[in-house]
Amino acid sequence: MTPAPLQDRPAWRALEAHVETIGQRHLRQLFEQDPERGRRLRAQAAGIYLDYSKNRITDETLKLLLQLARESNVAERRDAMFRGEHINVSEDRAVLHVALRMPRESSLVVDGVDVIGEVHAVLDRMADVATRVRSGQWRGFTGRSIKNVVNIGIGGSDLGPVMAYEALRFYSQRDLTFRFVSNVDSDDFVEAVRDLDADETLFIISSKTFTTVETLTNAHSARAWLLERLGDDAAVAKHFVAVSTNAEQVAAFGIDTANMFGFWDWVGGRYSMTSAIGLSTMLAIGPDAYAELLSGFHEMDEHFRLAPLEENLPVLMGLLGVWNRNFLGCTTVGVMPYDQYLKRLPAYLQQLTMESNGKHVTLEGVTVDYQTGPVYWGEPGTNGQHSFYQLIHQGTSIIPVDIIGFARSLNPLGDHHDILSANVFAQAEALAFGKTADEVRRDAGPERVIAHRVMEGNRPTNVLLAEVLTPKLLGSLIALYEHVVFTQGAIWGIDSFDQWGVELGKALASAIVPELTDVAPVLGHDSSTNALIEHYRKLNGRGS
Ligand code: G6Q
Repeated sequence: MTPAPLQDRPAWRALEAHVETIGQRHLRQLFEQDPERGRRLRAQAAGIYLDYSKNRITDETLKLLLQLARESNVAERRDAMFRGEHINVSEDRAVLHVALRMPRESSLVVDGVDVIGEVHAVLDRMADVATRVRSGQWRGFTGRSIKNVVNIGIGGSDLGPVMAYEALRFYSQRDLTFRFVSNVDSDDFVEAVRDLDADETLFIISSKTFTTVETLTNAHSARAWLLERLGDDAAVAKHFVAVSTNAEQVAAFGIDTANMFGFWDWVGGRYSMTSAIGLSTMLAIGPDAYAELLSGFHEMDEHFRLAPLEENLPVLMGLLGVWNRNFLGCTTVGVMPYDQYLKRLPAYLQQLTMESNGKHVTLEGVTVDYQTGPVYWGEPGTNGQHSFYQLIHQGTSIIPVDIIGFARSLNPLGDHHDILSANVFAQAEALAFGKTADEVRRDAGPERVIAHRVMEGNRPTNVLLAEVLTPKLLGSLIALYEHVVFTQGAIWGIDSFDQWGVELGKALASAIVPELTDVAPVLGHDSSTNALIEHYRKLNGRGS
């Protein structure tokens, strides 16, 4: 049954009334009243401990949010996803990235086909290539083994691979060099290959559609770069592989489809890091560690599918996000991994969250009358603390923060890790409890700066704590955020799996390209765009 419009749901209405009474209560009070709060408002799954006690909620808030999830059919929609229904309505597609990490012996029928066999057939072919490259068996055109892997892709065909490579660098084969080229800006490609030997370099052209201008432009430059150095078209087969759903375009580019790894239209770009788009990841960490990564995803998928809503990490985090966004009016969310290997996680999550839930109409195409996805951003801790945390602590906006920490370092060195981890706990504590004027006064310092030094606190955080960053843990962490996005999209009643805003950009730029090179086409844009194009042409000596 279709749920009532969001703002008419009883739980939504109750939350609107509830926020009037609870919304302004300070976390200091909430912790004072309930000494066990920090031990109660927590949940664990797949090796991830979530402390959500430092959110501005009470048990009543939680009860109402869970009721909202029920009234919004979150579980029904989740089950429909796992059954392979076409829940991506605007593109009329199933949404089944969860199938990519199901064990070999499982079964999932999508549009009449059991896809698990196909998924594992591709994984096996990937493993074969990965093993041959990693062992030096895969020879380039001149007989040398591969030392460099360059992934060319953009958006979902780049952010997952680059994030995973950086995150799992500790586990990577160190005599292989990995580079990632995404921007059509030639600086990106030129800098990525400038110190590489062509005869030791393997390019992975990653593009679901194989029509993306940025990727194809870079791929053509890569081919020209290779041929300039190796001088024979036959070299392409030894130095290029493709990851795509579009065999025809891959063949037209000149890549042997025997070296193509496919995936399916039910894998969205930003949900594709466990499809063949993960080939660079598998090359870096090897098939066994890659299987662990997949098992981590699967463990969280199963938790999301099976755990009761009140213990379900993605559901809880998703609901808290809705509370912060729709009832406390927060417009952005900070994600701060206290782990240098996760430095690209915020960029990855930006796409996952904002491309999925930055939507203004419901599944039925009706303009929403409530806020949807917030802005996500972040940096690794503790670097952020020495720059923008100021605004989080004392600015006029409330910015909820996800703080991600680990109990153990992969590179133990003196007391580095305890110092790092102390910051995890200290920041969450300071954001929640702040510092009152009396507390400031107790420290030495002139009275006139007391007000400047007061910290209001009452800033919400989620603290995610795990033992150590492993491939498996990374999988669980990413799946957690995927399903947080899902939960929120289900409540907002939007299509989290299309991206029409991205498609628009692709089309608009293509129309302007010829106008930049042609000296005198009639420019039919607005006066600002026309003037900018004219000035660009003038600066390039192409006339006005
Ligand atoms: C992701 C988006 C988008 C996409 C890129 C690259 O969900 O659809 O970021 O991944 O535009 O597309 P191709 O893989 O088709 O080149």
